Amino acid sequence: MSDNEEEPFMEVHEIVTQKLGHIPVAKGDFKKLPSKVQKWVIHSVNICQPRAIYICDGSKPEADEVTHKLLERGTLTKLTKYEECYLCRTDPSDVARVESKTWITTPEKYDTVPHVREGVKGILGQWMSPHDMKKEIDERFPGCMKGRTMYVIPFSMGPIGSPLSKIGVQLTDSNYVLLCMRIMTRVSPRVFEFMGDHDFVKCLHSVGCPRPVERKVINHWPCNPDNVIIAHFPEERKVKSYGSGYGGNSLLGKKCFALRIASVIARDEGWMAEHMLIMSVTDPNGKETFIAAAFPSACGKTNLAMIQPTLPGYKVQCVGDDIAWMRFNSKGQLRGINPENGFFGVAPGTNFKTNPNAMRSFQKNSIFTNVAETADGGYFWEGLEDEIDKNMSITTWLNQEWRIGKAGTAAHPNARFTCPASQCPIMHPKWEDPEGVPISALIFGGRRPTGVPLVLESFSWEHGVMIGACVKSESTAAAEHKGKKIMHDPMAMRPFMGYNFGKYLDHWLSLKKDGRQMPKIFHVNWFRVDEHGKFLWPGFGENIRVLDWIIQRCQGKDIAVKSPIGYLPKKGSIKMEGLKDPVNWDELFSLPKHYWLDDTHESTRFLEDQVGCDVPEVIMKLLKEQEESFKKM
Ligand code: GTP
Ligand code: SPV
Ligand code: MN
Repeated sequence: MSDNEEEPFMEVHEIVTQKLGHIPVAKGDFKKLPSKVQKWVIHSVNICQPRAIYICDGSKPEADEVTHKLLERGTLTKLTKYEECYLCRTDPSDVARVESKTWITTPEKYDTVPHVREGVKGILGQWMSPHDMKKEIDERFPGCMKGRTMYVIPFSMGPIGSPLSKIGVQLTDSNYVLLCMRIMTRVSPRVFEFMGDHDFVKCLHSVGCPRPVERKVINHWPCNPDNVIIAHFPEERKVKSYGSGYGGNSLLGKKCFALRIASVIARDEGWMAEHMLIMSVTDPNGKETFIAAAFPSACGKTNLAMIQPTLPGYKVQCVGDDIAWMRFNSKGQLRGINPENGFFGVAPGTNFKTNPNAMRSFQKNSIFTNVAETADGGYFWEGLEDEIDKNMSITTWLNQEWRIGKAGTAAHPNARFTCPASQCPIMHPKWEDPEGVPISALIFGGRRPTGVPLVLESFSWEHGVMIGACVKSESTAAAEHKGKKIMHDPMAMRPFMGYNFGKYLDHWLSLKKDGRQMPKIFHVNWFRVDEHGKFLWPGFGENIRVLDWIIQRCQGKDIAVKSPIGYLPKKGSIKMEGLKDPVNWDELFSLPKHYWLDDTHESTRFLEDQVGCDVPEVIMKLLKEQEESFKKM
């Protein structure tokens, strides 16, 4: 089927029973939508001018029908080696989040971005005025769905009906997006039963390729890379995304709603929406501890959330791998939920050694985007070399013939698997508990090749917030940044902040109240290297050794020593027995004085430049104290 041909819905259904103005409803009962949803759909239809609307119910038959269409068109290829698994190759110019085209619009600029020093380009969020944004939107959305179907997707972030959950409706002209939303969120008209007087988050998405298409469609993946815009209107609880079908750009429940919009709701309602995994660790005594951890994109959340511990007697269970919504309950306990329903995980590097639980999660009902394909109908990416026949012929994500050992790579570095969380063999029995799970520790981390020790504990809640504010990491393929430069990524939220970062730090500080059990805050670094560039720490399943130290600290064990940057493990207090290669403790935990003096200066400067008068005083005071203690060393 050519990309200019209209989809054959009407032949399939022949149930043009309802009319929306002159727009047929291909599926679903428009009248059953709550009236505020109807109103918004009509408004959006008038602007986007789709040829039909399709009201989704999230059911299996619906997914089967859409999958069938995408197979016919050639957007999806069946991976016959598994059960109901599909490969999607995107247009090679639509492969990651586009941070440079992601905006937040509020009437008042400083609600969105901090007071940046004159002449400095702010990196903590991009603001556009309502007036300028209107122009951008008006240039793109009118007529943008011509010749395409508009899918109406009702979804819940969090278990349907939980007091911690929120409802959204996404309108999109991409059926690939519909299939992924169905895995990543809870798509069901049942959400409307719980909507009542509450607001819903309005998510409008278009690939920006009305028919007849002007731009040549590559790989049957319509998109409009030159005109991408991802616009957020936090006050109106609204997202408008145009031009990209990929990941966080198009699955609007994820970064747009569950982080950028939700962080604003969380500020207003006194809770937290964070780029964090949630996991539990049960020690050999049977004591269970829940941990939430924030690492920047492609820095190890999925891997940590599902680790297979190498220490005997420990059990890990997964609650979520990317986003945590957390709030203190009336007893002063921090409770967290995973608002998502699936994993959209980095494929390269994932194998049965590094992450067997992820591997077991995507053997069925999964979508693989921009991975390579083996001749026997399987997936392939960098990291799977030891798990397939070395002579297997492979077709790369760019559709080229390839073999292991040949130059270049088979999968895109940001290739991803999309699979239902329920398929992960170590999901926690309470992962959908409407009350959430009790969080005892928060961890920050990043890719830090030099200077930063394997683990440290903050002195206090405030000091932990300071550590979070100074998170840095090597850039990865999750967004458009090129090369491996070390970038600031405070709280692992730089690309996902919904409001002024200084106010966000204030919000974190304000959460500490009498009667609340504040979680302990830690920082970890799996990525420190020696002078030859080799990782000093084996990582993955061995990270349980660090988690063990962390939970012992949560239990009050005296196994830490004070350093200028926080409490470090007493020498020997991390279990090292059974490690394949010996670990150089002194190198893993050294704090080179000059490195840290420079780093502390640089972080101070960063906050002064980027957050200016919005930085809470206590954060600057703690940085000053850190500098002084290094000077005394
Ligand atoms: P997003 O989904 O983008 O938010 O990423 P994430 O934080 O979930 O990252 P993920 O767990 O998918 O890890 C990304 C990459 O980091 C993979 O290529 C992993 O192989 C690598 N990685 C994860 N954990 C470790 C570790 O402990 N040590 C080392 N050396 N690499 C790791
Ligand atoms: C990330 O980049 O942190 C992701 C992938 O989790 S995306 O959904 O594309 O944002
Ligand atoms: Mn993420």
